[in-house]
Amino acid sequence: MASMPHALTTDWLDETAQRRLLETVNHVLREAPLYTPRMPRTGRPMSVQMTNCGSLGWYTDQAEGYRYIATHPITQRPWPTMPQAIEDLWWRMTDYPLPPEACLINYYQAGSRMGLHLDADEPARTAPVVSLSLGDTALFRVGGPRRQDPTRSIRLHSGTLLVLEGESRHWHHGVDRIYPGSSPLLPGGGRFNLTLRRVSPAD
Ligand code: MD3
Ligand code: FE
Repeated sequence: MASMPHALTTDWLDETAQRRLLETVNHVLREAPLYTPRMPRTGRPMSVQMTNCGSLGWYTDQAEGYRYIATHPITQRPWPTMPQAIEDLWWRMTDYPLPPEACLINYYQAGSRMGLHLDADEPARTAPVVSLSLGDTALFRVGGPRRQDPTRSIRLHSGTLLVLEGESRHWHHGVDRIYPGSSPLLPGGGRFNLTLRRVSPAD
């Protein structure tokens, strides 16, 4: 897909492709089970469960806060290699010359949410971020560079691919809610979001 500077752009995967990616996610989960991350300082559990694949994974705990680490916090093994089918989403959606290093897998159940935040833990500040939604629809909110900027809401349906590049990479965003039962894709319901990121800068 051609690069659109400063823009948030979307594409969509058909049901066959969604099912294939879901199988890939389930394979990763068998090697790297979901865990409940905890907020810095307060230790409050997040309502979203997480795991990662790729050479680096995003993680947070009470003691050390937000960061990228190379091993699963429970198994202590390296994160599973990023499956080619996941890396291919990056090459499909971006013109960035370097491969993604981290794929964060978020799992939302009924009642899970993610507050408005910035993604600012990546030294590769100008690399795009690619997101894939699988399963129940999410009410996603995106604002601007300042927390007080006006926001707009977007429903992210199963199969939605979102790329954030240029200015949109530094906009506040969050997930207000998911709509339980809105997709038949996940047998147990809920929503996966895959977020592909470059962490290390090019130079
Ligand atoms: C907009 N995840 O993990 S993905 C996150 O649906 C996160 O699980 C949400 O925000 C989710 O950090 C949203 C889409 C996304 C990712 C990065 C962005 C939107 C973004 C960075 C800047 C602006
Ligand atoms: Fe984010």
